[in-house]
Amino acid sequence: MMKVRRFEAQGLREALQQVKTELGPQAIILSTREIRKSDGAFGLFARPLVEVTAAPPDAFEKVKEREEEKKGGRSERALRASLGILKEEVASLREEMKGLPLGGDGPALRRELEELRNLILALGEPFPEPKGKLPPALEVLRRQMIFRGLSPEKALRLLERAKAELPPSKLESTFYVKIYCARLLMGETKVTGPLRGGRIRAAFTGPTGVGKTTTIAKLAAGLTFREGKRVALVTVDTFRIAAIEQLRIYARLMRLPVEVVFSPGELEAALRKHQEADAILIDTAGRSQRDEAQMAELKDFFGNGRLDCHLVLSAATGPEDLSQVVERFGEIPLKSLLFTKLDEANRFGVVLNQSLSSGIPLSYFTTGQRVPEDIEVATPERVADLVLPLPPVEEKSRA
Ligand SMILES: Nc1nc2c(ncn2[C@@H]2O[C@H](COP(=O)(O)OP(=O)(O)OP(=O)(O)O)[C@@H](O)[C@H]2O)c(=O)[nH]1
Ligand SMILES: [Mg+2]
Repeated sequence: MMKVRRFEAQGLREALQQVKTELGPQAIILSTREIRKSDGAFGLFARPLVEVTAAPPDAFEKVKEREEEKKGGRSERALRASLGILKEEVASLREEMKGLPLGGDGPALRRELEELRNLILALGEPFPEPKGKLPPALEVLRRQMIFRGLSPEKALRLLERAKAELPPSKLESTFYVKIYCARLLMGETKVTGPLRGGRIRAAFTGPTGVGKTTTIAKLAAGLTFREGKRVALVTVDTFRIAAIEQLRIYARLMRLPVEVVFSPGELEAALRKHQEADAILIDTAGRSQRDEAQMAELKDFFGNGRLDCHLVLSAATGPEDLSQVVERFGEIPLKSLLFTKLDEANRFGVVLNQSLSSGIPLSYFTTGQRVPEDIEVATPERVADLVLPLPPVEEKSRA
């Protein structure tokens, strides 16, 4: 059975070094993720650890052999066979996970188990039929990607590219094609990178309750305490006093100035007042894309494109609603899409779908309620990892 091992280290390079030492240079990296051991509420910046899950180089040989055995049968049967193999693999992986100690990183492991369970369910679910027939290994991946929320069109296009670009022998290995597709996904993912520069002027808009204010608090804390920048907060939260209070509390905790503005003119004045600030983060009241008056007000404030507007979205929102929101809020110039609540979502493909279909890059992901810890810069690797497990990471040339 497959031997899966977990490695933890301060950084990716160290973790990969451990993998190399223990499993050899050809080890197969199944996933990488950041984990945090401390759970201090305002215990600033517990240093994240990197967790790498890896298998020895021959882990997939058996699978491949069995895939080869089945080859030549009817394609339907071959497909069922490779699904069966994958199920077995998942089951054995689950067994492996059971044996692992559930310490401080219990939630991460639980999520992994949940993920495996979902995958097993996905294998039995009816899926939209592909247009052309795909080889079994690719069909397995197609289902995985659609299950993870990637649009069926996108999944199919990706696999057709893989099919066209890879030699036939490689197409027999689900694992190989998965790596290839993950790389294609990384290549297509557009990201902004972190907020930076001497003069950050960023506004955050989006539907109600997605996490705008919380995210601003996380970003403000990072800029202030980690980067030593002078930060001012502004809220154009014009219709709910409670929401103003929330930002005020964070501002007080971090000793940051906060302005409340009610009109575009007052916003201009606030920006002038804090023109010396390295970063001004502007909070807005959550609004409904269906409310014309609220959308009009948004355009009054941000339609001129002089500020960087980031659209904050919850990854736990359904794809139809998300498309509608991106379309309506896209009437103002948008610098990025920022996805919150990744911890509550499991169809992460929507994150990429929205970015691809709108052409708007991704900036940050938030992964929980803790301020300031639960936020990360969106990277192509992370996006690929959300849709498909991350492929082996090459040793990058040292920066
Ligand atoms: N699980 C989870 N909860 C989050 C995350 N980000 C924010 N929240 C929670 O979502 C709720 C709403 O967060 P807010 O920051 O008030 O959302 P908002 O977009 O400012 O809301 P409005 O101003 O009312 O539109 C709070 O309970 C947050 O703690 C996240 O990444 N994961
Ligand atoms: Mg708010």
